Amino acid sequence: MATKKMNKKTESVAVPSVTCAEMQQGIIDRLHKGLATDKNKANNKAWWNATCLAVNELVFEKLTKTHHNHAGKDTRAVNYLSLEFLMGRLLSNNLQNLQVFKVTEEALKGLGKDLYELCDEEPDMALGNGGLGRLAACFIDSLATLGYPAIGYGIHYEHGLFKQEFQDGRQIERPDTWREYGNPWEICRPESIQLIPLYGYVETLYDPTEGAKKIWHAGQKLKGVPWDIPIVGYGAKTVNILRLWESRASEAFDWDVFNAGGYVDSQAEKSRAETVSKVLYPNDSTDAGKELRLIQQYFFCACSVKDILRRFKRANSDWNELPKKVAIQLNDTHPTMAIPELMRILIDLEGLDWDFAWDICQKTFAYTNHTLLPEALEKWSVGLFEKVLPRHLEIIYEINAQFLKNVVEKKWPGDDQKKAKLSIIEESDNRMVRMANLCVITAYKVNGVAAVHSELVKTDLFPEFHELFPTKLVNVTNGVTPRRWLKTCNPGLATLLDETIGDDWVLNLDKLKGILPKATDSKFQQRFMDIKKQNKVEMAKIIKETTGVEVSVDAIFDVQIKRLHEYKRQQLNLIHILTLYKRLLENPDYDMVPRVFLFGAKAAPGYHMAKEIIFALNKIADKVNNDTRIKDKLKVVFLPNYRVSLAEKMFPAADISEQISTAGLEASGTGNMKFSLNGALTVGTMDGANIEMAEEIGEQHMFIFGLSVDEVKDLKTKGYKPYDYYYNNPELKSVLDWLDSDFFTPGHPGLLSDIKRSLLEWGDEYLCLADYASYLEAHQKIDALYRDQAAWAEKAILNAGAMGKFNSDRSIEDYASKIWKLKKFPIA
Ligand code: AZC
Repeated sequence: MATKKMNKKTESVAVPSVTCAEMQQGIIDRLHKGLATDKNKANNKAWWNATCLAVNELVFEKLTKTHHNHAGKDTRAVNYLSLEFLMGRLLSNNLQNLQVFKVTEEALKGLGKDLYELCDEEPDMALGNGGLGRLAACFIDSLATLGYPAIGYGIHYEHGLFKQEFQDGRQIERPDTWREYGNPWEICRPESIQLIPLYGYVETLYDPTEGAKKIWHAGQKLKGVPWDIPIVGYGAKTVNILRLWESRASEAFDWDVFNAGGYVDSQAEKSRAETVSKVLYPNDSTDAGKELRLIQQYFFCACSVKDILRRFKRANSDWNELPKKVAIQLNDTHPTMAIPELMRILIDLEGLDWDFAWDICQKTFAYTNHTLLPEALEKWSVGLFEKVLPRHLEIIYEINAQFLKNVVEKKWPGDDQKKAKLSIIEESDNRMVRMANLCVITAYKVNGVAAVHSELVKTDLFPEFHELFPTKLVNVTNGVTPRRWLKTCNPGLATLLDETIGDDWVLNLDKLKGILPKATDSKFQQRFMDIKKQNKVEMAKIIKETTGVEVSVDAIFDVQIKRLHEYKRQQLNLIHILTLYKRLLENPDYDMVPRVFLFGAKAAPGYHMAKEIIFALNKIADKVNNDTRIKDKLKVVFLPNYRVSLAEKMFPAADISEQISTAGLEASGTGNMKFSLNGALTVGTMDGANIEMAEEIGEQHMFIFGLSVDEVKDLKTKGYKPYDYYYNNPELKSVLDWLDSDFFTPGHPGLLSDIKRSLLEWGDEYLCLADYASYLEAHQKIDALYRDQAAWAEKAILNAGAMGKFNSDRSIEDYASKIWKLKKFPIA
């Protein structure tokens, strides 16, 4: 397809624009020549595929240019290692970033096709669990948009995050087969395959001059096959790649065994090897604790490190240059194995001495912590390590010994307690390798993801490390890409912004401030609210189609979408719903603005309480939605299979954003930002990025409630007694007792009792009962404000207009200046 150089409208951005006729021709060509079909035979899937392939022609040209640009200048690049990239769909996003959305829409219309319908054909790339994976996806969008040389490294999972269905209200997990019909966005790169050793033993050879030399005799080898997904920056000046590794057996099957008649055995190794990239572990925050998971992590780190060194060696022969050309960001502890792997390669294979190799590592790695939850801090048993990665265990022991001797002993001579606390090895009956300690000891910078979280990392999580390395721990507040989370997902609001403040807010989100003076302008308010209404109409259709429930768009759409976890407190939302329901049953004229409570959340398959909360919400929904006595004042909908593409429809339709974690436990949150950006008001605790949002928006324009981080700590120290709240608040008591009855599960009393038990007998770890009264008050204020639509609109506009800071471009600029020292290299 021919491309033109410049877009007339925004001359600062070189846009590969195409005419409508060229785009039509491109799509028809791909139908014919790429898919061997034609426009009369093709179904929507084929049309979608052909459109992607036509778009790829624009993308590949820029990809090649970017590659030459970076390789030619031997630029410093950041390598973002993440076990998760929650990408969602790419067609609409790529069209927006290439700035050819409108022309493609027009082209398809001319061919009798609707672009939005075709976009809906695309399966989500669900290669992540939640916040951490979606953040990685936003970051690579920003890196490309800003013109930074960067590669994302991850795993090419055969199955992404499980598909969630409900059976009688209970979550059922089904495999996600996102590549069933192929993936038009990915390019296989067999020329960059890596071989990865595993198991076996270590031999020590003594050389009189060079000393001991270690040779790892691997027991098995895996083949890592790279798949590249082009990442198009907005304006298409830079197209970076996301490189995902697929595991295969090092030989397709064993010929000798095959020839000897062992057909089945020869296939066994193949399928064992393929298991490594078969599934994404569906655990959010908790450790899977399996041999396969360790192998998965090592496989992906080893492939990535080897690939990084291969690229480095193309233009460099001096190892001193490595930290100058290469920054490796570890997205949580999942990619920690990259550290001992780089040490191993430098020492065992490249012949560097220990000190030189260690110096390089300490200048190359940086680590991001995403959670304080103790259960999420990864540990592996020494025994498992010894079996799977014997040489790496030796290296870790040596790093640890030197650290304890040279750093800890010097600072705190003779203090064995300090040593025990900071050691990479946890001494217990089952000795464990603590991955976070290895990361903090090695990395030149460690960051938390919101101001309060980063402080807690210093004071509560790693206080001794902070004392040892006072400049190492820093903050980079998270952000989200406004391309996907506003421009693409909310075209109505995007158009209003274009008309009001100009269309470059997409690249400079601080420009949103330009709408603040309009917050009291009744015409602007009207347009803003009309757009929200329209988005709610679209959402109501989806709700009807997926669940059969009818909801009124005049009701407040009150939305909680995120992974299901007790610390995120969907159960607090649940008891609020029960409170309202009870009030309505007791008084059918109870005066409240109708509410639609919307939920979307997947629970880790082994997380009992999380699954109970889903079940309870579904059972409550059944009852509430069919209860004619309450005159449609209350609806509860739990949408199945929450995912990025569904989120894109829910954020723009929300009036209320529920960000109600126990203070101190949500590292940052990023959904909170997406809601506000799309004009929802937040009901939230002073936790994570909510705190910084309140600074930007003004606390008076949010519904802040609950205990603060310090009050939570105080209460826990004093001894928290949930029964006190239960006995002192009759309404709370009656709502919790309701859960023991069979009201929501006719004929089966007690099915929802675990929720009550967790809040009373089991200690209410997340302090729901302590925050209940204040949560109810916040919701009263919401109800009151919504009655005054102008006042509501004003606040919604003030929220959206204050979101400039929470933009992943700003986060990436912070990383680039504080941590990576990275320079931009956009295509000239
Ligand atoms: C999440 C945090 O829970 C969330 O608060 C944060 O916004 C997000 O990372 C991005 O930083 N963490 C995870 O998804 N997973 C783990 C293991 O922390």
